[in-house]
Amino acid sequence: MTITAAAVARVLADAGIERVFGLPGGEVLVLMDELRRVGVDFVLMRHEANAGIAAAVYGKLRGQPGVVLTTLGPGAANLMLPLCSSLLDQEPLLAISAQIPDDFPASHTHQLLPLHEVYRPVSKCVAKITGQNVNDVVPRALAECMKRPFGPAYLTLSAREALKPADDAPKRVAIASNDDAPAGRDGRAGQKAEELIGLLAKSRRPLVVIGLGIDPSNAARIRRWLDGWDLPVMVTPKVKGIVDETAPNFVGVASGMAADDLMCDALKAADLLIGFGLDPVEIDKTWHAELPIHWILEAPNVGGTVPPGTELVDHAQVLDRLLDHQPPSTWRAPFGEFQQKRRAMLTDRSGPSASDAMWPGDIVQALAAALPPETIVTTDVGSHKYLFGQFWPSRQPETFWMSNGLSGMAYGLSAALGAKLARPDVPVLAAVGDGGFSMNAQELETAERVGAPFVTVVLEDCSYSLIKLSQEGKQLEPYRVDFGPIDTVKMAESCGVEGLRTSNPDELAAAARRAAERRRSLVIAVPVSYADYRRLF
Ligand SMILES: Cc1ncc(C[n+]2csc(CCOP(=O)(O)OP(=O)(O)O)c2C)c(N)n1
Repeated sequence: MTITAAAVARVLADAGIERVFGLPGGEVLVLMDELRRVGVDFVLMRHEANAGIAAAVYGKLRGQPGVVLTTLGPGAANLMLPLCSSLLDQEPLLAISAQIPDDFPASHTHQLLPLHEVYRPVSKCVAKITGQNVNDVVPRALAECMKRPFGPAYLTLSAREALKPADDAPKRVAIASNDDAPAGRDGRAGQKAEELIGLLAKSRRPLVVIGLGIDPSNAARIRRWLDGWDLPVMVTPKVKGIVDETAPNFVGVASGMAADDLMCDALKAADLLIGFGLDPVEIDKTWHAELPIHWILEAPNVGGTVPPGTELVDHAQVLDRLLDHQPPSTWRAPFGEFQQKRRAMLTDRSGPSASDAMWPGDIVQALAAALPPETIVTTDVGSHKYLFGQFWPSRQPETFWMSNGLSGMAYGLSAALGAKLARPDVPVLAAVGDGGFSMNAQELETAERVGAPFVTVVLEDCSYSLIKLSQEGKQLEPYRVDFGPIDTVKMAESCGVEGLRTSNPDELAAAARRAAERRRSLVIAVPVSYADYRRLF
């Protein structure tokens, strides 16, 4: 006889899941033990939200759903952030939590929450695992996560049900993303390519904007097309690295990062905007609805939306068709002035800065020079995200991770942990604010314990600086956006991680390089002045 918990574990193991992230309660111990028996490691974390974020990034980098396991009640309630993040940031996540058994007395309300009702609006699939349905429900939930747009599924398993016999023998499941070409897509790719060639032939200032809906496997193709035709390109933050941002045709990062006014002006100056996998979920303004965009989508955007009149096409096929042709025109750096202004913003340090603070531009430049191009960078949410989002020179696909659909703080450090477990051979850098760092710094201990060393740079200004700048912008009185210092170095050391503080770019670069080479965790505190961000936004 196979118990239901064992059947869940077997389905996950057969689907290639090697790690489940989480924080247990008594009600999930049997499932945890069954996972252990089938060789699925449990990554024990210190908050369920962090576990969910780490799992989702780990999963996306491995091309499968991340899996997070929590207890019922409070543990399950802590899943709201990662489920919402998975939904809006297209990071596949299967969350499983315990629940009060159905046959408990009706008067038993301790830790009882309407979990399915709460999570249904933010999940692609919600179900209760039972002995009868386990071999259907779990594979289906895994598959749902990987249907584009990627997202979350939520399952519950009560401790009683976990011990009941499972009906069928577990089946093998293959998790694949659902880009099986719908009928007619082949022909549409040819038409779409012809249409684009016609539009580009007439355009004097075309701009390709690549978004979250592109599959990283198309990076080489899209680079060949853009570079070969010398087409100007922008990306949204979550696909940074799909093109080489040090290439001459790279115009900048669209959607709410530093230099956004400049980027919006560039978008308006284009006479042809090609939205290649562009997903408005990343855009905090409304230009995606106001400017005429020629959409090239192969899957619906977040929320299942497709712009009116847009037919889905296969990106690889469209690109292959385009690559069969010569460019229909030539464009001589039509966004040159924007590119130059963008570069100047990073290096222009005129104006006041606190004496012990490092110019934010120097932080990015020092780290980019010190770390190899394959380095995975994660950011938290705040002014530092805008800085790194715009100016970190991403060079390779899937090397930049931020929460930009949900834009939820406490993402950066957990994402770094998940990324390092998924890609143990590449250096990982987490760039976080001191506000965000204090939300989940304790996971540094987790990272040490599970063998996932990464470098964390904490930009210290004792404020929620992005919100402080917003308060200033609204001409409000300064009010409750500053906080007192917490010693970042001591915090790191108390988690068993080396820490240092520096205001010197060379020292920052040398320390980050050394830690990456030695595969050691390191936390570097860098004082910044919130006022310096004014010149970048
Ligand atoms: C969970 C969550 N709470 C609140 C916010 C609103 N918010 C956005 S940025 C920010 C400030 C972040 O401060 P810090 O981590 O110090 O970064 P900084 O802006 O100083 O770079 C806040 C509070 C959010 N995005 N997510």
